[in-house]
Amino acid sequence: LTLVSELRRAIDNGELVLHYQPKAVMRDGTICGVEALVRWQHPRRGLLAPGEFVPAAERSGLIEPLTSRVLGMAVEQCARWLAADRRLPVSVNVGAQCLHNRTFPGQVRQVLAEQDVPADMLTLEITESAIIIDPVRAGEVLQELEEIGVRLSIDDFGTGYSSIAYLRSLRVHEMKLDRAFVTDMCSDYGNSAIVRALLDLARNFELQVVAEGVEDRRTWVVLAALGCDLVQGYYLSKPLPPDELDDWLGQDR
Ligand code: G
Ligand code: G
Ligand code: MN
Ligand code: NA
Repeated sequence: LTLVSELRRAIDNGELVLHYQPKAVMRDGTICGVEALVRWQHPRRGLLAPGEFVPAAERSGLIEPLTSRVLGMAVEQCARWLAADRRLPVSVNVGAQCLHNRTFPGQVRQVLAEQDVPADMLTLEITESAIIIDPVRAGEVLQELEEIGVRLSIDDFGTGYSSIAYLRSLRVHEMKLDRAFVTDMCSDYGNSAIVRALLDLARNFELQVVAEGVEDRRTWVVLAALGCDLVQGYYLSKPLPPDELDDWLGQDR
C-alpha cells in the first residue's frame, strides 16, 4: 500500500490528530491563541509528523480533504473550549490548492456555522508560495474569506517567493516570522537584520507579528524590545495534544 492510498483512508478513518501550540503576547505572556498542527496516528508506524505526509498530500490532491478534516477538527475543538469558557482562537494551516478552490470559503463558512464559532476565532495561515501559483484566483478566494470575517496570516514570511507587493492588495492581519530567521537571531547578524526589516514592514502595514521558533528567554526579550507582538516557540511550549494543553493552561495561567 502506498503512503498516498493509506493517507486517503486515514483522513476518513479519523487517524489524523491535532496538536496545538500556544501563542502568547510578548509583553506580558498572556496566552492569546493556538496553532493547530496535524499528525497522523498511523496504525503501524506510530505518530507521523506533517513533514512525513503533508508534502505527499500536496502533490496527490489529498491536501484538500486533509485541510477540510483539519479545519473541522480545529473549529470543533475551539467550540469545546468556548463551551468550557475558554476563549482560545485557533490557527489552521491552509494548503496551497485550497486557496485556489472557489468552494473553500463556503466550506469555512459552513464549519463555523455548524459549530457556532464566531469567524474571528479562526485564523487561516497561508504561505506566499501558495499565493504565487495563481495570484488573481488566490486573491479572489482570500477576499471572500475576509468577508466571512476569519483572520488571515502569512506563514513563513520571507522564505517563499515573496512579493511584498501582495501586502498592498491582500488584506491580511498577521505576519509570522519564520523560525529560520528567529531562532538564532541573537547570534546571527544577518537574521537579526532580516527580523528588524520585517518588523518594520509589518508595522507600516499595521500587521500583527508572531515570532516563531523562540527557544530562549533572551530572544523573547530582544524581540519584545523590537516591538514584536506575539511569540510562539519551544520556550513557551511545544505543540501539545488538547488534554495536555488544558493541563498546561491550568497550571499557572
Ligand atoms: O509540527 P511541525 O513542525 O512538524 O510542522 C511542519 C510543517 O507542517 C509546518 O510548516 C506546518 O505549516 C505544516 N503543517 C502542520 N499542520 C498542517 C496542516 O494541518 N495543514 C497543512 N497544510 N500543513 C500543516
Ligand atoms: O506552520 P509552521 O511551518 O510555522 O509550523 C511550525 C512548526 O515549527 C511546528 O511544526 C512546530 O513543531 C515547529 N516549532 C514550533 N516552535 C518551534 C521552536 O521553537 N523551535 C523549532 N525548532 N521548531 C519549532
Ligand atoms: Mn503555520
Ligand atoms: Na512558519
